Amino acid sequence: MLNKINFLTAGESHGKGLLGIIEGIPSGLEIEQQYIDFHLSRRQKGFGRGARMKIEKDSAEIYTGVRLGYTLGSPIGLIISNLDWPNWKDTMAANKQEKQLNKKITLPRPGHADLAGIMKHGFDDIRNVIERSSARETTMRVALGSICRKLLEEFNIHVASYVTQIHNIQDSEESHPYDVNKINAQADLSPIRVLNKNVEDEMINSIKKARNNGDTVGGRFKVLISGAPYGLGSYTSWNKKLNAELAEAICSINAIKGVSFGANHASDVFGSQLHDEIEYENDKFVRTNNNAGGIEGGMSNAQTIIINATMKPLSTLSQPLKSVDIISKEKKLAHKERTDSCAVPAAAIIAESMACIVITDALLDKFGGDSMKELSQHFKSAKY
Ligand code: EPS
Repeated sequence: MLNKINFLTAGESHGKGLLGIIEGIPSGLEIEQQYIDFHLSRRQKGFGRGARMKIEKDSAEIYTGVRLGYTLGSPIGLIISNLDWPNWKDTMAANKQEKQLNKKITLPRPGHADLAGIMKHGFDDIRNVIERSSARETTMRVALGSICRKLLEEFNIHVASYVTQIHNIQDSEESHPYDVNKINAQADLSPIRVLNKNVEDEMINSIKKARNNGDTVGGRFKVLISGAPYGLGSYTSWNKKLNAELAEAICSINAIKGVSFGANHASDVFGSQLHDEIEYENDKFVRTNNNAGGIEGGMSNAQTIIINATMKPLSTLSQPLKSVDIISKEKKLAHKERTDSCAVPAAAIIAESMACIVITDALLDKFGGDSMKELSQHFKSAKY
């Protein structure tokens, strides 16, 4: 639950485009469309994306809230056009159409929002569900999140990600000794966002194999946040705990099934082996390890925040699973659509962006300020 930032996205996957509004960003933050577009392009990459990503070249037009390169403190509105729209003008028209449309979609895909969505709204055409449940929506989250990322960079807080597993191919050197602000430069070069070149080909081959079989694969990735000061979040209330807020934000991304923090082996070891001992050196508390993943008691503890996320295989399969027609109730195979065979690298960028929004909110909540200047003064005056 965000306290200081409010944001909303709108838009259907094959509609005219996506709209986004973010409120709560202080005035005086330098931001340019080019910066947002750079992060949008990072989300479009990754081996395993389908034909749609060859059509789109995402770019966010800044519509409101920014003047002469600086935020005004007012709501910032963005628009991203769908370049696929001309191919969907009739199917996705807002007004009633005289022309008979293509057939309704009536075969729900197991694992997708299809069945629960039509039951919830009483629709007789799954297209009405697909369009908004599509991960196309996450494009705008990345655009809005990159405004927050820019704010965090002003405070030397950096957010990065890399993939640790695709299907059952795991990077055995999961914890890489990279500086967080150097990880993206490295991971962005990999078609699968891995840091360990030795597993890259094997991961790509597992996606190729799935695609050739009309199947899909999921995986795991990490998001790392460096530079967060002590005390973002709070131990005082359930809904102010930073880990809970990050988990909510990242679990809201399509196909994410699990989020955890710090060491993956926490349940397998004794407390004495897990917890990060405290020392004091050069006027600072230091820790012997970071198994906690930078969060203790729902608060950042000035160590790198480490988030682990699991993504399920996407549910549109070109070799579809069994389903039932929602109108005739006949047994049939599920609906087939153009799809991605793996979107784990893209999900990692979306998770980075959601983390940027949550950390910005927590930073504003702790330090406050209407302008960047004020926020910066408050931040500097904090004693640790
Ligand atoms: C998606 C299906 C595919 C993906 C899409 C998410 O789109 P289409 O149906 O147009 O082929 O490419 O992802 C995006 C459009 C995107 O920008 O990430 C789905 O059903 O969720």
